[in-house]
This record gives sequence, C-alpha cells and structure tokens, in this order.
Amino acid sequence: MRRIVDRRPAGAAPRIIMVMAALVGAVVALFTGMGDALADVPQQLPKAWALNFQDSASPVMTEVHRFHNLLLWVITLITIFVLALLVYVMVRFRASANPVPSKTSHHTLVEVVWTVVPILILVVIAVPSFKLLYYGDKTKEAGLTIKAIGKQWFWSYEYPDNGNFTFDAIMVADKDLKPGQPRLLETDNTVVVPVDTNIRLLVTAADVIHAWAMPAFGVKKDGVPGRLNETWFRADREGLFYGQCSEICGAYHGFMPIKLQVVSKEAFAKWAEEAKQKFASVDGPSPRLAAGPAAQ
Ligand SMILES: [Cu+2]
Repeated sequence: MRRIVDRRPAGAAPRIIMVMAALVGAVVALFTGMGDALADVPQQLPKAWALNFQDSASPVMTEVHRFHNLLLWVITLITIFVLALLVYVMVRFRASANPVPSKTSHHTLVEVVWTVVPILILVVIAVPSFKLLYYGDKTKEAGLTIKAIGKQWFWSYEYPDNGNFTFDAIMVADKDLKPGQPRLLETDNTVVVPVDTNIRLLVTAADVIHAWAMPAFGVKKDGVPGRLNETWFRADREGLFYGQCSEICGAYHGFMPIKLQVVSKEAFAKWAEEAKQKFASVDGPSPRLAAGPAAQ
C-alpha cells in the first residue's frame, strides 16, 4: 500500500486551464523563491486505519521493517504453539476424562526443553536486534550534520556545516492551515536535507526530555538537556516527511511536530545559501536582542 499522496489537483479540469495553471505556478515559483519551491511535493503521511509502518525512506527503517517481519513470524509461531498446547491440555486432560488427576510434578527432559528452547529463540532474536541497534547508532561518513534541539514546545535546528544558521519550527495552528497541509504536523519552517546523503542527526533539549521521531526514517532519538545524542538517516527519495515529538514532555507535547523535506543536492545547496541569509547564525547575536534597545 503506497502512502505517498500527491496533492496536485486531479485531471478533471480542461487541458488548457491546467496548462495555464502550471505556467502561472512556474512563474510564481520562480519569483517567490524557496517558499513555493517547497510546496507541491509528494507527502508521506500516516493514514487513518492503516496497518503496519509507514513506507521506509531510509536504510535503517528498511532494516526495522525486516526485523519486525522476523519478529512477527516468531511471535505468531509461539502463539499458535501455546494455543495448540492449551487446547490439547483442555481436551485431553479435562475432568470428565481424568477423574483421578496425575500426581506428576517433575519431568527433567521437559524442563530442560522449556528452558533451552526459549533461550535459543532469544538468541535468534538478539543477533539481528543488536546488529540493527548498532546500525542505527551512528554513521561513519556523514555528508551533513544537523542538530535538533527540543524546546517546550517546538524544535530548533542548527546547520553547522552550512554557515551554522539556526531556525525554529513551530506548529501551524488549525486556523492558519493551507489546503493540503496536514493538521498537527505542519510547521512554519521546514527542515531541509539533500537526498541520498548520510545525515548525522544530533539531538538534545533545552528544558525537559523530548524525542525527535521520524517514522519513515526509523529515527526516534531522545533529546535530553545537557546531553548530545546521535543517530543518522539517508533519505532515498525526495518528498515531505512528518514526525512528532515522541516523549511526553508537557502540556503541548502533541503540538511540536517535525516537518522535513528531502530535496535534490543542488536544491539543497541553493536552499542552504538562502537560509544562511534568512536565518540567524548560531554564532551571531540573537535577532531579538539585535533589534531591541538592549543591543545598543
Ligand atoms: Cu517534546
């Protein structure tokens, strides 16, 4: 089941109107810069009543899918086995068929089996589990580093490799949503990353514990005040992806979403250049201070 929803209008309008609309859109995009360049792209969103995880967009999530499928087999077989044993015992040893119950209390072979077999099952699970844990831990070759800082109740981002600019991403309120923007997931500023690039993600927090979670990338990392946690992802396609804070961090925990756009490497370079001008530098004075009387 594909979960990428193309929000472009369906082809019901006459062709000439569609062509004109496309032309106008292109001209508008040309003149308004990155704001519109970021619009009108495929979105990957959670769907009501959907089963299973979101489609994977990063190698770690692909491995999470694989590990989940292995566990699903293991748990299904164990459940069927236990259910079959229960049914067998209920029928075979029911009171009416066994007026005199057995007094058996030990059976060495059975006890060895029911100790050793679960250990073997756990070992079978542990090996890929630890491999996955270390795979998702950090990347040796990062093409880009991004720092996400959880705050009550929004995320701040820093791009140390691209001029060390920083910006906040605050949720867009329901009344301000534009058509096609998902409720509780849209933010005013977008985290932008290049496609097919290892992104080193550093996560921390300024006040309480938050967690930066992006289902399509298999990322869920706690942001702990005073600590710097690390993880990574590599988006395999362009588009808009959404996540949320996944640590109950206070009254507005549900209102600090993450909106991330994956773009081509060229588009990212262009965006980073513009962002360097548009956003404040981590090393520079705070724009709020600079604008106020205290800056004199
Ligand atoms: Cu939070």
